[in-house]
Amino acid sequence: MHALLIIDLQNDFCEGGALAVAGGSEIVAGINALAGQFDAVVLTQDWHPAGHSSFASTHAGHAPYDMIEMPYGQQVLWPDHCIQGTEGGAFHPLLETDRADIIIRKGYNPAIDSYSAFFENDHKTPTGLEGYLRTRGGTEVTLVGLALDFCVNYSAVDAAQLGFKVNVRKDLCRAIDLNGSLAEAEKAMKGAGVRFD
Ligand code: VGL
Ligand code: ZN
Repeated sequence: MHALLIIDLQNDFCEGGALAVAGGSEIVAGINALAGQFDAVVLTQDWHPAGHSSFASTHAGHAPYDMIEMPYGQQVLWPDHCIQGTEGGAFHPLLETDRADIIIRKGYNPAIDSYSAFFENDHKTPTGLEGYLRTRGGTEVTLVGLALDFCVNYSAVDAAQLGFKVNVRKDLCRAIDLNGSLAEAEKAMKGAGVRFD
C-alpha cells in the first residue's frame, strides 16, 4: 500500500502566514491533482498550544530563529504559529481535505516540538502514524508539503529508517532555508535512502 503524506499545508506556512514559506500556496493545486493516485492520503497538521516551547515568545530575551538547547537537543525558536483552533493552524483553503483518510496532529505537547509525522523531536515519542500505516498494509510513502527542510525532511528520514520505501516530490514542496538547512536536509534524506522522483 502506497500512501501520500501531505505535510503541514496550513495557512501559517503559506503567504501571509506567521511562518510563511516562500511559494507555499503554489503547490496546492499540484497536490490536489496527485492525491487520487494513492491508496491512502494522510494529512499532517502542526498543532501547537499557545505558549509552546518552540515559540521565541515563550523564552524571555529570545527572538525568532535563535537556537536554544532543549533536553532533547538543539531547537530553533519560531514565531508563534499553528496555534490550535486558529485560522493560521487551519489547512490552506484550496487544499482538498475531504479525500484524506486521516489527519495526524503533532506538536501538541507543550514541552517538545514535533517536526516529524512519526516521532516528536525526542525521536522516541510516536505520533501513531507508523502503526496506522502498517496496520493498513503500508509499505511505501510519497511526501509533499511544507517545509521541505524541516517537517518534510524529518518525516522522510524517519519513514526511511522505519523501513518504508520513501519518495519526496521536491517540486511539490517548498523550503524555509535557514542557515543552510535546505542543503543539510537534502543530504540527510539522501543518506537515509530517500528518493526524489
Ligand atoms: C515546521 C517549523 C516549525 C514545518 C513546523 O512544518 O516544517 N517548521 N513547525
Ligand atoms: Zn511548528
